Amino acid sequence: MLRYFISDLHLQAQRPEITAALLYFLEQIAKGADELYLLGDIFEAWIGDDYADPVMDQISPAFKRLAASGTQIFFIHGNRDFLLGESGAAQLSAQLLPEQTLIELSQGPALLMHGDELCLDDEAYQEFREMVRNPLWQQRFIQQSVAERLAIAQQLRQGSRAAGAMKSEDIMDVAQRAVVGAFNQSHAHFLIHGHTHRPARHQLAEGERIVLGDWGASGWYLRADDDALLLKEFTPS
Ligand code: LP5
Ligand code: MN
Repeated sequence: MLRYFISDLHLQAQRPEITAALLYFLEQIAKGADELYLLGDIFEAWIGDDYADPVMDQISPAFKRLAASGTQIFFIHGNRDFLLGESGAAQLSAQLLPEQTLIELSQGPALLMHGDELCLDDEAYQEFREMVRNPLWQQRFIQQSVAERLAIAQQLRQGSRAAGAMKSEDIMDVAQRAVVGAFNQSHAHFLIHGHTHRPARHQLAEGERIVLGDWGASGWYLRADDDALLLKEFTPS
């Protein structure tokens, strides 16, 4: 069984090099895999499936080809693309998975998530998260025009950047108690997530926490086959 895991691409029209890195990854690296997991923040800001995001049109055919060649594709929401619904997922030929999903690797059970839920010390963010993950709030947001939604998303980004500049590095990282809690509740041997943009493999008493990296002109993936797990940065050639 060959699986790949990626997250935090933050695809956007203004950063064509990220789209290029994704197309390279899908065609040259992930091709032939049994499963591909998209662990959130694939898009910089997803404002609803009814908005035709130009980046989606560029990547959709490559996902379709990958799926047609036999790779199963899965999507877990991030804090930037939690509004991606069934039709958005269909454009990625992907199946939506619950926020926290347990899968069985050859090396043992692995808990998958985006990772923002682990940042418990970032209380302002957790409050914000509760607000925007509320279905009622989302319904009201979706009812606004595309222009209004794009403007709000931009305001939220500015607000988030300003808030981030005031926060310590520690606060924006995962809280150890959340990590330990996730291992204990799931009985997983691996925790695989993104969000923090701090790619690393952490060996803990509870298990191994593998953090995916964010993309730019180069990208990051975790590759899992029956023999080993490999966290790797690549640059399209
Ligand atoms: O995203 P990232 O990694 O930079 O920062 C996150 C947290 N911030 C967010 C907010 C997003 O960046 C905003 C973009 C959303 C696009 C989605 C579009 C659809 C929205 C639809 C809503 C239904 O997730 C950041 C964390 C950081 O990770 C590390 O974990 O710290 O959290 C914050 O910055 C939250 C702030 O602390 C509090 C909220 C500030 C919001 C200000 C709003 C002002 C304007 C309101 C206009 C309506
Ligand atoms: Mn994120």
